[in-house]
Amino acid sequence: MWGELAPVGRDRASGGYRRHAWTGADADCRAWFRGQAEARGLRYEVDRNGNQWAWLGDADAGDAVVTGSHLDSVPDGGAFDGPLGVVSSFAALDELRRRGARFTRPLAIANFGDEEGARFGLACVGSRLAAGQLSKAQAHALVDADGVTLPQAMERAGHDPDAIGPDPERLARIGAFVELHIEQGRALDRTEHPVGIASAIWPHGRWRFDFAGEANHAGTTRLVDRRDPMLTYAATVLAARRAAEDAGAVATFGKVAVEPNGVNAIPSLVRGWLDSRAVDQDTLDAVVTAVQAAARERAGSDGVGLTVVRESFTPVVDFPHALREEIDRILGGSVPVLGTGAGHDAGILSAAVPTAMLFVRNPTGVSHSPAEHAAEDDCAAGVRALADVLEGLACRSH
Ligand code: HGY
Ligand code: MN
Ligand code: MN
Repeated sequence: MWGELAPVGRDRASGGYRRHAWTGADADCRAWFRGQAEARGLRYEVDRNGNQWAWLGDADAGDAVVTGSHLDSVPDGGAFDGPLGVVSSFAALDELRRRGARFTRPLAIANFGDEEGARFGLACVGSRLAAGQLSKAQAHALVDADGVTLPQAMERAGHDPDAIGPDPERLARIGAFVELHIEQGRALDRTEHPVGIASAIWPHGRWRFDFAGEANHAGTTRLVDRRDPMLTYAATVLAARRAAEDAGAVATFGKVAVEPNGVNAIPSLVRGWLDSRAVDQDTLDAVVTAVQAAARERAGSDGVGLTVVRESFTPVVDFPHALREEIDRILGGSVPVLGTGAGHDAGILSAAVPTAMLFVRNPTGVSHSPAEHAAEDDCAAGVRALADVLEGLACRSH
């Protein structure tokens, strides 16, 4: 399975992935998912929001145990973030069939669409729509860097954009959702455990800062006559780092767009996207407030206009203790429990469904990079752990 997915959407030069929502690479990933489902005799379906499901047993019976993750990537992302959870789900099912497991609850493997929000800027679109955390109107308003709207992209990919919306009936049929994911950090690397359990996801969000200046000639405009938005942007990036350091949080300007983006022209507009995350809401609020204050102050002295738009936000997620403890028991107890700053569909769905996450050790902690890697033995341990959890949850004798 891993080898089949490896070339899909892979950039030859960087080795990173560009599996962005509703693109050809995404379609190839979706075709792969369907093939794996049908090869196992699972009932394949795509829901109203474009999420893919592979069912074993009667979905309508309810109280299903669902596993899976996402197949889309960030720009130039690694091979494991998302796909490891989906491949491990199919491999865990194969393992359970080898064990002769008898399912007493329906089981499903899911691929949630557009988890990374790489193309339209909003994380977890597929799961947010299903959970009613993103309205059809809000989703239809999403536009990519080329001006293609989400509905247009969905339509071109063969999915009806008018069908999207909350899917409470589907979520009501889920008794537990367990997502396996490569660890995006190095906590497990310091233990002898290849697998950990998630405790919480930090609150996190994305804010777009628009710095509006005055285009002019780089060579002939006196410094005192400039309204240069690049200066304001640069000062804001440094202020974000200071605010994060002061608060023990994280803040990143990883994406910037400059207009007209000419070497010899003072920009008319600089757009910078802030990604900030913190252990709790108050800390996150303090960081973002400090960054905005610094931006506003510097914009004033630079004669630059400033608007800030929050484009994506996910409140803190505390995974339910009952399910977490049941999983810990199934895995023999003393499994490391980790908090994370990374968002996931399991975090979005936890508002509507009991959810849990398993993390597979990442020896370098690197993610959202072509260098992302997990050792094969650890991935195999992840499959065995997921199989144990699914067996414990979906095959227990009532
Ligand atoms: O950005 C995140 O936390 C996740 O990878 N979507
Ligand atoms: Mn990711
Ligand atoms: Mn992910």
